[in-house]
Amino acid sequence: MSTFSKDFLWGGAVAAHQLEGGWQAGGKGVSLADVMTAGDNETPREITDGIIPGKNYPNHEAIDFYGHYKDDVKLFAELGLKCFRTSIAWTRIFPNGDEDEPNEAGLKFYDDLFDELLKYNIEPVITLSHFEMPYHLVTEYGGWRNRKLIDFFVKFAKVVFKRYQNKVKYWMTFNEINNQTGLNKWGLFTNSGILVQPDEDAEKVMYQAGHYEAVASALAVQIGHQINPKFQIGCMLAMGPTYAATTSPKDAMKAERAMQANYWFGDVQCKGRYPGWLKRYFERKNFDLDITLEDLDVIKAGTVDYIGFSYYASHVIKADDNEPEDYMTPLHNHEVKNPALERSDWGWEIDPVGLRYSMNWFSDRYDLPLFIVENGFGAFDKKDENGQIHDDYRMDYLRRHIEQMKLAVDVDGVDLMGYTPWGFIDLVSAGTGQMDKRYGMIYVDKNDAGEGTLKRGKKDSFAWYHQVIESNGENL
Ligand code: BGP
Repeated sequence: MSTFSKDFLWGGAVAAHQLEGGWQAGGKGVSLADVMTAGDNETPREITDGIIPGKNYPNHEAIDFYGHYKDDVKLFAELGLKCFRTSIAWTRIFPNGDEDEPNEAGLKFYDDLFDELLKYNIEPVITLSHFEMPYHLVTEYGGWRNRKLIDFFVKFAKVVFKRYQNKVKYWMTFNEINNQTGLNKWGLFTNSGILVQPDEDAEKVMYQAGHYEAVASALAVQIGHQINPKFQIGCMLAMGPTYAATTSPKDAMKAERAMQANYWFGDVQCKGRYPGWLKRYFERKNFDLDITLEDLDVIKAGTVDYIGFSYYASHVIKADDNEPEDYMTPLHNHEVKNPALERSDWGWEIDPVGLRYSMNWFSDRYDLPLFIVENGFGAFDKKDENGQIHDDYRMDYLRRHIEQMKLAVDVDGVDLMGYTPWGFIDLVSAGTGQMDKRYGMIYVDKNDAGEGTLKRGKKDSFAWYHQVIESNGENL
């Protein structure tokens, strides 16, 4: 008997701004993602004021899924996908974000895309906001610093929930909403459209923006359920468990605090309340945040139906004796390398057991069904003399993670809805803004310099994943 139920959602995951291109097609507005530069391990991504030719490549062009979606979906069907996770580009629906009426051509694009998927019995799984928003909301309103963003987001959510109520059942509100908790510049502007100013306290700004996003998410959950009670609406958290570096209790406490600091969004979205330690922290820091009693009621009434999460790697942390007791640890401070694990070319720790650990952690803490909506191995792929890519390393990574997923379900009794490996078709990397960090089972001919035919091809992992889905995870 198979570990997974017969309706287990085997799929693949992408995000609008990392694959669609067509940045000005069908009345689309400029999104925050369109004006981001590329970067690498040394050079972080930046935003430019508007599109500067040659600088913002390749985000706004990506792999032109906008122009290729029919052929691509056909290929997804051949791969055997039961579901396809993508996001709706907010700027196709409300080009500036603050208009009264939505853009019909944008709505039509997703109607056509969802129809195409459903034609092949591929269930769409939709994220409302995946690291982007209308750029106008950043320049005119300061991004999620501003309470007005709640209304703009809710209006957008309502329009798409209504329009696609009979085509889409599975939704998520904000992608990796917690990846701004590390207070890194990248996390803050991709999630919240915020560039912290020199006179601002980044931590305070993050908590305020995060609160508005949590309220917007909870309102969207309530509205979605009113529109169609069958909707399943989840949160989406970036999961990277933090382990203690040694057996020292101080390291254990430090690791626990890092987890708390990274998953308060989970507490708010799944339990409908702020955790006690964070309320005390707000008081002690005199943040004086704009959090009303009405907001807290909204959060309580808008808890999610399931936990969507990404999992790539784990982390290790060490206590620092010079730190004050109430120091809040952004995850990456005092991080140490795990000597037990190998790393990818980008330094991401490969830790399949960490996935089982994470599934247990979420399940025990929130008692909700889980959906692994991102997992995968970013690598430089090389073609052989026949132009084929033998990506054994990718299959190996995915296989080892699926094995742990099975243990979590079989042995630990975790309720798992589905699994959608990230970037199963090559796309633009969110971290680098470039093409050559590839996750795909489907190759796309385009390189970091923007050259290429955009032709799609099958890597070895294509046939392998097909067989995994066909055997419902038995044949790995
Ligand atoms: C997650 C994002 C994705 C994605 C992925 C891989 O954080 O939700 O958008 O890109 O990570 O990251 P990267 O593209 O930097 O390798």
